[in-house]
Amino acid sequence: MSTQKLPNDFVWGYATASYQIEGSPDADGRLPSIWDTFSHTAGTTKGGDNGDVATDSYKRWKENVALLKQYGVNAYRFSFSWSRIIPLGGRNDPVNEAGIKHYRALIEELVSNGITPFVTLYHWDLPQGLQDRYGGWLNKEEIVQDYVHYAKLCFTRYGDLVKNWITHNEPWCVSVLGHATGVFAPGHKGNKEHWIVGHNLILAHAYAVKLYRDEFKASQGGRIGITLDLHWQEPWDDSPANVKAAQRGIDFKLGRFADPIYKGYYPETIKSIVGDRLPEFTKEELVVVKGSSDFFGLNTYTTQLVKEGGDSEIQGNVKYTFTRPDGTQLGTQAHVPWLQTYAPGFRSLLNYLWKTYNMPIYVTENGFPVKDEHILPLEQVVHDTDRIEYYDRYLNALLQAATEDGVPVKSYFAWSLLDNFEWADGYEPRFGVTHVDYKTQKRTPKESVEVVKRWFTEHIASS
Ligand code: PNW
Repeated sequence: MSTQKLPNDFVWGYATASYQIEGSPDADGRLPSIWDTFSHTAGTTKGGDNGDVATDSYKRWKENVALLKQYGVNAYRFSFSWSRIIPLGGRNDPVNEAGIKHYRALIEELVSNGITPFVTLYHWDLPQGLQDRYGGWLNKEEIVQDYVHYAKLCFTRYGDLVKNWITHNEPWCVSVLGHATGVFAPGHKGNKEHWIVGHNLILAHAYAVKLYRDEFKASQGGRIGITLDLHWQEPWDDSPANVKAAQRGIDFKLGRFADPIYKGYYPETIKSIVGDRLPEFTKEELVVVKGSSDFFGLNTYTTQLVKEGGDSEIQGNVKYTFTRPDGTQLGTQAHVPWLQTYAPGFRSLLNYLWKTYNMPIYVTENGFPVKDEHILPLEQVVHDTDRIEYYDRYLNALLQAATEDGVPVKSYFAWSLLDNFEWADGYEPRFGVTHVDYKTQKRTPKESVEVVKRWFTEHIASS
């Protein structure tokens, strides 16, 4: 075990997202987002669950900050609900001062408790008004302008206190789950729209960053970037076909965003398969897109083993499994089918990103939903052995990447502060280090809270 430590300015804490925790959909002038509409449509979420109440955090935000304080963090990542701030969403629509005030109070409470706010501007809850008006992320001319206008308002109103901005959370999910498989809002299906949406998300991100750099950065002194998601993809065996397939899988999930943003072009593997369904950037756009992130924001949960084949173009025609050639499983199974604990993959991923993109890395999400936590009695839930194992292994992998491999990892946000609304899976999977009783809204810390706190106390150098 490495005895080296993370630098004393290492950022750590917990992450959440507006629609997953806030509830109070109609409070103080908020109008619906596409997730309100989607989750209220029959057949879209497990058990018909929706975010109407969630963890009631629009009202209980002070209690959340008190928990963060108790948990010893130095940072908290959360997102704004766009339709609280501009209820209809657009650049000519009214601004809602009550919504602005809510986040101002939260930010001030965090700062006065010594907790650095990391704000995500867009964590999937597009104002329904923009979806209805012009098709949301499908309409390049409109959405880029409206998003930049919204971002500007946020920089103006909060930038004196917020120094860490994330433009988008996981654009892959918005593109593919929202517009290709249709399991997330707005629920569209097909093989074309998601390339357009992904392209427009990149442009909206890039123009918001340009605005921040041109008009705010000098006076406010913050940083701004995007958070992308990837399960590390390891070839199933060392056959050349599977090794090639793993890279193609990475390109289709991560490279489709990271390569334009950090290098200035789409991966060749994508161009050759997708052809003219892949939009092109104009010369002027490319100047804005290339280099448009101050850091590499990373959400990652697991590793997948990759085999050549299959006919899923969205995945780059590769197949995924957790079963090794010798028949064993990669790691401990989580409640959701897509997640097994495999920390060496996390270390490999951090190294890959550093080598490929040469940017400081902010881990903005990482976490584990324990199997059957939703039906276990509370005294068993708080004893969250599998989550403890997960954090212990992933944090040590991060430490090894940072100290032994020299990867500049700057932050670690565990997902999540609270059990919450897990999108199409409803309230069944529980990712929180805090148990939430959804009948009473009572919060109970699980044992992982202390394990994570102790780990950071022991592994961050003192100043
Ligand atoms: C992320 N998948 O989403 C999101 O940023 C969070 O809002 C979410 O709660 C968290 O991870 C846990 O799921 C994902 O299907 C959604 O592979 C789906 C997948 C991965 C991440």
